[in-house]
Amino acid sequence: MHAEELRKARIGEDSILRGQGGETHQTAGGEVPVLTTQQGVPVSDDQNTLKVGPRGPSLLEDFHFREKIFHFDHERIPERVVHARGFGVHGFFETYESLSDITSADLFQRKGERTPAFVRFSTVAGNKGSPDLARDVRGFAVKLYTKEGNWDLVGNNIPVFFIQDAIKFPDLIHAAKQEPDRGFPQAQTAHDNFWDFISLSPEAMNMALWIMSDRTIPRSFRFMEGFGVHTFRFVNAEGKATFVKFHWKPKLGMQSVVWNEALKINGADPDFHRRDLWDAIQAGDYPEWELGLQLFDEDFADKFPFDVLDATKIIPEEVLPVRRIGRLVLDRTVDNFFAETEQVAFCTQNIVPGIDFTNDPLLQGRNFSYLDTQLKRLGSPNFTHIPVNAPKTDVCNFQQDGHMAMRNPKGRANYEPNSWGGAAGGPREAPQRGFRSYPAMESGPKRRIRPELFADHYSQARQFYLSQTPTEQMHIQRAFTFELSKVETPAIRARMVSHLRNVDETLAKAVGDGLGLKAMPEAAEPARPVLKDLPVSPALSILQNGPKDFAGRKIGVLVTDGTDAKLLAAVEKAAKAEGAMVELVAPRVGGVTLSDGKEMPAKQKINGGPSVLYDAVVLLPSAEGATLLGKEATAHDFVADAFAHAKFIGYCEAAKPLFDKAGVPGMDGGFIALKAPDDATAFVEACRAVRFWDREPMVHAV
Ligand code: HDE
Repeated sequence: MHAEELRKARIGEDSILRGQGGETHQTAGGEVPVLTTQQGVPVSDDQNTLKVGPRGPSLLEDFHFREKIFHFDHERIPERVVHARGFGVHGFFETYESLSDITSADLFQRKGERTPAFVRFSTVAGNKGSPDLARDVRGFAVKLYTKEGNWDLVGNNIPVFFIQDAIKFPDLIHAAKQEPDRGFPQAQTAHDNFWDFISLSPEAMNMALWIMSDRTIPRSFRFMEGFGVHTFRFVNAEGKATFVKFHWKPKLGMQSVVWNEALKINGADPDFHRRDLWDAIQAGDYPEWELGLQLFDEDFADKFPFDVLDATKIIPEEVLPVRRIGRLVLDRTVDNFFAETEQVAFCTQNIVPGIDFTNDPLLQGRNFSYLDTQLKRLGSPNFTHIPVNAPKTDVCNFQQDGHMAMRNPKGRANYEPNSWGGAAGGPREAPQRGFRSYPAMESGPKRRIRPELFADHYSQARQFYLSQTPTEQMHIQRAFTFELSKVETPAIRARMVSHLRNVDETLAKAVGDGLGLKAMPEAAEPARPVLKDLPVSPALSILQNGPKDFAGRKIGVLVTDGTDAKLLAAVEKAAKAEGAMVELVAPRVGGVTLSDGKEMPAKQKINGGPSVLYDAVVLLPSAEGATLLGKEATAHDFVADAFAHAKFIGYCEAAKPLFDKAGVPGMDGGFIALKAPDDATAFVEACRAVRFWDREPMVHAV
């Protein structure tokens, strides 16, 4: 670096991003805050430690150096034991109607009421630095800062769970994460320990089907559903209780990637999901979900063929419709990832008056775990003082002191009852307004036992599988085959197939064949008879609940020098009209010169912008450009992958030689020729189907 440039960078003269606050000093570049120690002492030199002479020993006296390194040494806090990798954003929840007849929860009393929200999406098994496209459940944790305190709805993107009782959670997570002797595999369930545990835990079968479906490889957080999973209670002002299950429905519809694409995205952009959310919010394209409720009473619960306290079961929407009562809008990224995303502390026991728990043994166990884990992670019972965790309503109590206490009571009274009276006596109970538990009648012998209906492990797994489209069923077969092919112990593979025989024989056979089993194992013995004729539930299929349009999706356009400017403009215009984004991929990131002489910068160089990053692609090279790309392996991959991943491919005449080079066997209905600018609209309209699935069976022979 040039010496003068270096000097300016040190004093902040050339800075384009200026810090805020503190003391400032004048430079030719304007006012710049003065660098200080944690004690506010101005620092003169941040490049050199204090030494005796130029080559001499460093001095212990250098308080600035020691403080800086000391602080750095302590930057890390323990990562979450599960859901370590996450991405949090701010937003709000807005009601469509008043729910005062069913709950006294303040946030649901008034139509149009807005409640600030913080949402953290996550993967479960991987460490903090693991890739976003791991095949995994996604966390969907929502903190609602209501006027009567914080309500945390700590959900997932799958409505059921692996286990029925919290006591099994450490075993489940140990089995899923890296094996303890070797420290791998990272962020994947495709290994012996996981499938050993699952195949020995029949209660996990419904969830096993869900995780082998495309739900675990979402296109991004914006295109997935969320679920509270457990049955909760709403309680109204008269004390009447209603059971409730919570659903988040994405306004953009559901969408997933295909597995081979996920594997490649993890290499090309391990931050694919967080970047997607960041980009969308920065662009003002705020993602939205609707909050849906399934409401029911004791009578319904008694008649339902499964136990509503069993978190491995759903209530199909076709049996009990989802009532949409408000929307969640995510409209602000965090200012600081650590302060907000990392330090946010969700606790399932954070509920507000008008909402209550049920006896779901998983939920009851979670209520202990979340508070406990925050103390470990954040190091102090005062984690509620951290801004992202602090309620946006008054907090008044006599809890005091502890590490890093930021909110300290004033005055003499730090206990109650006291006789100081009025404001001097401090806060007091509110018998009417305060939180009161629903007075459910409970009795029975104390035993370690589960309810009888919990023992039906296959019926809903079967219902889930049969509710999928043939394309989705094929994905499930292939996912099981992939995962179990990574399992080294043949007996574990066979044990899993023995469970699948109780789900669906075609599925079991496909997986057995895929694994190369010589003979099918006996079906596992079900603890309760499998209900084979549960009606299918189309709501469980992603493809039957896809988008209405191509809004929020991204088109990758391959351009070169000489690209037809009119065609490119037409693609950009058609995409914009649909609410989709366009990114240019070029031989060089500096960009290209279009046919009309206009210079266009590119977003990606071809080897950094593979087609797996896009929902659809357009190939717009000039004839010379196509010749150049014909010699470039990454351009072949761009086309070959778009084809293999069943994407819609728009192309100009000059692009055709690239199909041969990429080994494309032939064109199908997913190819749309862009001969004239008007064709761009037809292309974007075709993209509304998201994928040309008919192609998929042709690209897989094994
Ligand atoms: Fe969690 N879970 N969990 N979980 N969970 C945690 O809490 C736990 C379960 C979920 O973005 C931990 O703060 C137990 C179901 C999400 O910060 C921990 C059981 C569902 C997040 C914990 C479950 C979830 C967590 C780790 C079985 C969906 C991330 C760090 C009884 C309804 C929250 C932390 C965030 C995080 C325990 C099962 C969702 C250890 C004991 C079921 C979205 O407390």
